[in-house]
Amino acid sequence: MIKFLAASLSTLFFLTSCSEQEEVPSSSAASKSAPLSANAPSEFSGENAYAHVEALTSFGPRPPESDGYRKSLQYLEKELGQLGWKTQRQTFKGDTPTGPINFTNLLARYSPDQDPDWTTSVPYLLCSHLDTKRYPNIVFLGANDSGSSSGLLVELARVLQNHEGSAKSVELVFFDGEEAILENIRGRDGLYGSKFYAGQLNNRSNKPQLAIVLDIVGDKNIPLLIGSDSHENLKAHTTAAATTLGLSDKVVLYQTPITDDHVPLMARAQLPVLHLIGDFSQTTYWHTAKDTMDNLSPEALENTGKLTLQVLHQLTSN
Ligand code: 1BN
Ligand code: ZN
Repeated sequence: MIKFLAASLSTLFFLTSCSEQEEVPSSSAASKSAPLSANAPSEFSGENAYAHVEALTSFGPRPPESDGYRKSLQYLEKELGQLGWKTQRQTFKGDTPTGPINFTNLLARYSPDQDPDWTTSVPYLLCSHLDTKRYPNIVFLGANDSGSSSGLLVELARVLQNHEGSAKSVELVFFDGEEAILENIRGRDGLYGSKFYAGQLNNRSNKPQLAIVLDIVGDKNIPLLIGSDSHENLKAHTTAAATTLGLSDKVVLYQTPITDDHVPLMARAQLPVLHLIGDFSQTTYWHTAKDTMDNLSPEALENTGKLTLQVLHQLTSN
């Protein structure tokens, strides 16, 4: 009992004391979010998420402007629409090292009876990228990078619509153009969709409280990394959530920052972020033609889905 109290107090201290970063606003701040029930994580189906990833990969490679990307957008719009989520395409032309490209982000809000007010924000952003890296000489399907996180968001949408109050405090975002046109994300090349989206957030009348960015989250063997530039409170929430779900051995606090779509959300929109990314360095298939469904498991997708919902539960219930 004493041990438990000490552990709880130290977690509480860790979650509330944060000297170098501003605190993540709780749900009692500015915009009140309904608490997400403690049952929600158990409702997430890895099999459902896996089926969505299979569907996305069946459309072929998804680089910006491709047929596969267009079909993937249509698939997400249909699936999310059937679950009561309204979608909006955010299109823009971006300058890339090979010339201008038309990019399309997809945004979704739970709003079954009316059109959402896209000029205001809701508290929580759940984000994935949808594009796959363009390779002229291989068929790159990106089952894990970025099918896994995109399929997972659709299953999260299904779970959340059973918790209406919570669903209304979430915006789903599927970014285009995360991948660089040249080899690596560097300078102005890469993160096209998240840079544009973050800039547009500044035109809204209010900002979200925080963003959770998921990437490469479906591999059956590799651990999930908590990106080192994630907000300290969100890191603590995530390690606590992993402990609650018995997933501590599968979730690792990483020490090095990894450049991904959370970076523009932090830099351009000053949002606290949680970056969850599979340890791609432990795979032999990352950014190769072997990024296919056979590396993924429903269980791994379920673990990440549950973890995300448990973090949302914690954030909304204190
Ligand atoms: C994620 C998916 N990323 C690229 N495709 C970002 C990344 C940046 C991953 C550096 C590894 C290293
Ligand atoms: Zn990639």
